[in-house]
Amino acid sequence: MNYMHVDYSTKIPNNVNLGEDRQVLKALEGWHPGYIDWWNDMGPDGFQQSLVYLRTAYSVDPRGWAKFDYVKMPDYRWGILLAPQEENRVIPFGENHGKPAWQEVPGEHRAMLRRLIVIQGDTEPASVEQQRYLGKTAPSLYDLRNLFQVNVEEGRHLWAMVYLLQKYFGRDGREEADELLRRRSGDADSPRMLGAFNEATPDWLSFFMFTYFTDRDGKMQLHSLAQSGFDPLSRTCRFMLTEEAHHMFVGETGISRVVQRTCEAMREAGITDPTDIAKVRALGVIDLPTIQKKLNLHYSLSLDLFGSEVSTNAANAFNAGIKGRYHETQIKDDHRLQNATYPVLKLVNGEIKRVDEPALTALNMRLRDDYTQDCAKGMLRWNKIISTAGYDFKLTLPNVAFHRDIGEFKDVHATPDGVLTDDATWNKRRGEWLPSSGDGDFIASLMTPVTETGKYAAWISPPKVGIDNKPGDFEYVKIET
Ligand code: BYC
Repeated sequence: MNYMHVDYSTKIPNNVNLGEDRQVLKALEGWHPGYIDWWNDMGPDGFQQSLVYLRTAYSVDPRGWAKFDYVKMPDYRWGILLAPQEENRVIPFGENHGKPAWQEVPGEHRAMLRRLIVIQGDTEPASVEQQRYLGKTAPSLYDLRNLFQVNVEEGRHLWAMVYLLQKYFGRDGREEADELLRRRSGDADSPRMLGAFNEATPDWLSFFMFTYFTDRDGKMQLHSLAQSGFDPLSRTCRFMLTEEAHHMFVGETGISRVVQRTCEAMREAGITDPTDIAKVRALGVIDLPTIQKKLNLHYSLSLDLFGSEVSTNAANAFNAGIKGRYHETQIKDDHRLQNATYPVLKLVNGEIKRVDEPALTALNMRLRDDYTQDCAKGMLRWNKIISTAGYDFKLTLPNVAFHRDIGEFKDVHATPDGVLTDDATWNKRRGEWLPSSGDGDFIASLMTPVTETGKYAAWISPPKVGIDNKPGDFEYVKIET
């Protein structure tokens, strides 16, 4: 089997020899119509007949795996793509460290593995649902195309998890696959599984924040699952990470372009104080303090996705060899962590303190720390734009105790600087730290669609380079009339 190349001759493109795996092929073909119904009901609103300049994976070779072409979204070839199998791969951590990686589900870890795959799978359609209406207000055809690229690939990531469920988990896997199409983001009766995936993504600044911060949680979780001793999961996640990189690029450059445009407009108007919100807003751009509030919101929501700082679930998954650490194989230690400790931020007598905890139960905290470090890179880039424009203003990540719903700080209030506050202060000052309805209304007022080729809404700068090196006036989406 040549794993590099994807078989497009079957209804479901794949590099896993589906043609000879009749039972799984049948299960996937049975699931396909429900998926298309879901896409039509919950995928991008409108534009389904538009030609979109999308990339489709035709190989899993990291040096060249994507092909760009105009595609109508419902005709996108969602497929099953796994990174090539590594010969003699061993379980890289936990109690089974060094034993051959599993090609089948180990019976004793079946429930845990299924749970992790279902949680991962649940986030993918959720994000598409959250972004459903954004196409109507896209600031350019370039951005519209990026939104749809992200959406179809999240759809493919759902397929990736459904393949694992259907191939390796029998009847209950098939039931879980159906449930993934039944739950809905934000639905009161049948919500998505994790908090951040039930929040609204009401505007494009939120979209960029989401793809920067929440997709980055995706990156960290996928990296941890890519270490899994269950080899099919590892291979699936390794390929998903290739696609995921573009989603975070959309977020990082999106925020850069918003910051850039705001700074340019302030300079042109001779504004010296970037916190003079009324003056800046009058220019039709998003003021930096409001960008900071959106950042506070999306970062804190995304921190919740790491679960509790101290978690026996995380310890069990590591011990079992199911979910590893970020860059596990590059870490120089015993990969078992039986006697190791890790410093965890905790509330001790009303103060936030670092306390050593057994490293095994602190794995969520460790992954979250890795995530925070990764997030900080964006701040450097955005702050460079602000300082180059001559403004004394810094975007910062809020303290991890700020605005939390999960874990150690869920029952307290803290300012973005990490000062614990009482309820009254929090209620009074909340609007200084998190977007208020007035901020939302202002941003919404800017969200008018721009569909002319090569043109951009006035609140965002054009990108530095086009997708697939296309020129500035390239028609990324041919909108049906
Ligand atoms: N919301 O021991 P605990 C992505 C539950 S994003 C609701 O603290 P654990 C993407 C937890 O389920 C990546 N419930 O935490 C991005 C448990 O409930 P049960 C998605 C939560 O289990 C953008 C209880 O609290 N992938 O790919 O160590 C666009 C105690 O759990 C939450 C994954 O997350 C929450 N935030 O860690 C598209 C990977 N947090 O079972 C896609 C798989 C915790 O006692 N997931 N709970 O009823 C995991 O590794 C872990 O399950 C979690 C939680 C990190 C989610």
